[in-house]
Amino acid sequence: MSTVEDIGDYIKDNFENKYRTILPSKAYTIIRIDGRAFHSYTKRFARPFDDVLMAAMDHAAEELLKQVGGAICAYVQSDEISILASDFGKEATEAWFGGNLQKIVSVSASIATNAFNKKLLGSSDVSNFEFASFDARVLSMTEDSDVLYYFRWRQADTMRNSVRSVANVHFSHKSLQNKTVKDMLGMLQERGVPWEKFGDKYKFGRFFYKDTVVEDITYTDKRTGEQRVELGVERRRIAVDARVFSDMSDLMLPGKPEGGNSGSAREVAEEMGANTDEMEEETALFVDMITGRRLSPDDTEETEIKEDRVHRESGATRAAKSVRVL
Ligand SMILES: Nc1nc2c(ncn2[C@@H]2O[C@H](COP(=O)(O)OP(=O)(O)OP(=O)(O)O)[C@@H](O)[C@H]2O)c(=O)[nH]1
Ligand SMILES: [Mg+2]
Repeated sequence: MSTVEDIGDYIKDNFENKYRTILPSKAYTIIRIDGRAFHSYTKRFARPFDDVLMAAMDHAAEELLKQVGGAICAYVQSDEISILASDFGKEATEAWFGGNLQKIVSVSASIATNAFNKKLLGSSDVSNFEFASFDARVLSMTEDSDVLYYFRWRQADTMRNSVRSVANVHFSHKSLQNKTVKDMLGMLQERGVPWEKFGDKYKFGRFFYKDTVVEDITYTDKRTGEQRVELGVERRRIAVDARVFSDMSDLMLPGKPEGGNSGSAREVAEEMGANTDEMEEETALFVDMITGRRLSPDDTEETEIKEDRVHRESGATRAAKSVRVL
């Protein structure tokens, strides 16, 4: 090792690149960001749900959706954000940071941390402010069905946690011991605080996605001072709504990547002897309880999202509850 370059090569080869992992290409990447020790961090926030905290989480999700290469959508619940990205389809043709795992987790956690703290700092009493931090992990998948399983899993968790959080506010720890989610729903109903009455974002989580709208823009011509209208201007925006992940179209997947045909989560789970129907039943049970009926892909009755209504139509024709300019 005669030169500094030699030492650099030695360090890189033996240490720095030793844990350099590159994710598979032509695949979906899901990045899940999670608040660090939020059990204690959230002690000063409103229970069961804090709108200021949720707004800061939402801001972090929007920022991730804008900055993560190939990002398609983001799902937010409790202290976690799941970002779905791909290196194929219309959002990207190459992987973010070339699929370098360490870059992806560290940069996405810091994007979320910055955005969350900035938003919270702007909306809370500074003397009472505490910085939050986030971890990040990455999953790589090639099957659309696995992506759907992932989001259904997180949504079932959202609903379970949501019921438990409300129950924890209204009942003692002791009286909730050995109670199932179904028991808690009954207890809340009897207590006069039916969980079903909470807004969708508290029950189902928030779903952010990229959207293109065509609209007419009115502006003032600086030279003449005249009002002008430009017709049919395309604009990219981030839309948000609450929806139940019932089929693929709810996730706006760009289509299966070429060559992606490894065993799906269902096949793997079945091989391991798991009852995969139970997984689907659980989500369906929640949906039944909430909506009073089962969702089906051709249930196109609702075309607009309104407050306190679950998004029910499938396909790309959905309207956004609120929209922000990219
Ligand atoms: N008060 C309040 N707490 C919330 C809200 N949303 C999430 N939380 C809390 O955030 C915590 C998230 O828990 P976890 O992510 O499982 O655990 P953690 O303490 O963050 O631990 P690690 O993620 O392992 O670092 C739970 O204790 C929730 O009660 C909210 O709107 N209000
Ligand atoms: Mg956490």
